[in-house]
Amino acid sequence: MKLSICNEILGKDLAKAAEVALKVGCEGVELAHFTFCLKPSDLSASKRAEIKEIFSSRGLEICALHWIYASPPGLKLFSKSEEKRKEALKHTLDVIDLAADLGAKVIVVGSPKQREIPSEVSRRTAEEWAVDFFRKAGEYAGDRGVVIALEPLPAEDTNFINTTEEAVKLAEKISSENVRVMIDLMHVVRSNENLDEILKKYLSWIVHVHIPDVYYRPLNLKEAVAKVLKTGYTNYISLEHISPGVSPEESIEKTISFLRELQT
Ligand SMILES: [Mn+2]
Repeated sequence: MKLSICNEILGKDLAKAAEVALKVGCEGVELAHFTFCLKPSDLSASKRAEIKEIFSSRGLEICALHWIYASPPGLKLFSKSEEKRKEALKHTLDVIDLAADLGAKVIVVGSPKQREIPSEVSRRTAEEWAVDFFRKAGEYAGDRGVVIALEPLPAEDTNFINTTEEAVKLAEKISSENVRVMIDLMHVVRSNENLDEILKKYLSWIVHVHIPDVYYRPLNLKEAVAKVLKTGYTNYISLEHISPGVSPEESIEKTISFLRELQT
């Protein structure tokens, strides 16, 4: 089992995220670039090396990048403006470059608001744009040894890719080795999806997993993670959601040690 924590749950201090991850015994950390730059193209090669070193010097991997469209402000995947769509694609390629430079194997397409299909764009058109967009991004990701993971998010958060089935169907249309799917066990519950069914039907597509902390009551975290591990899944399981009322450090410590009990 490879466990990681998402750095933004601890604020913007990368060294602190690395120290906490090390202390609780994680193998990796997942990074949100908005915590250290406005946009990836601003980062020099030396700054990238410096960031990588913060983690590698402690024996940690940077397993993935997420929140990839959160910064710079104003990114939209499905703008009517071709210029804006090109800007979003260019940004995606920049994120892929950053991931490759940091040694991260996965970039997560979450960002519910930035992937919202606006009312003036039909779903059919948006899907055609998405296939073209992610096919190009997937090809670039392949060249750089990175995989793009489409994350289903609940309908109350976004109107684009709400279920694992939708994510897989889109990925099938994109038809790129480097465009796959991930699941977030909190959103599986929020969307009333059936984890057993997801794992039975779509396991071969799943390259990354997000989890909430152990205080998220609607989910039996240990049982759900055990189901994932039972399939032979060996990629990262990354803690992303911290419940209110408990400090992030305490949530992380409790959750990671709780999950370690699964290891025999
Ligand atoms: Mn997530």
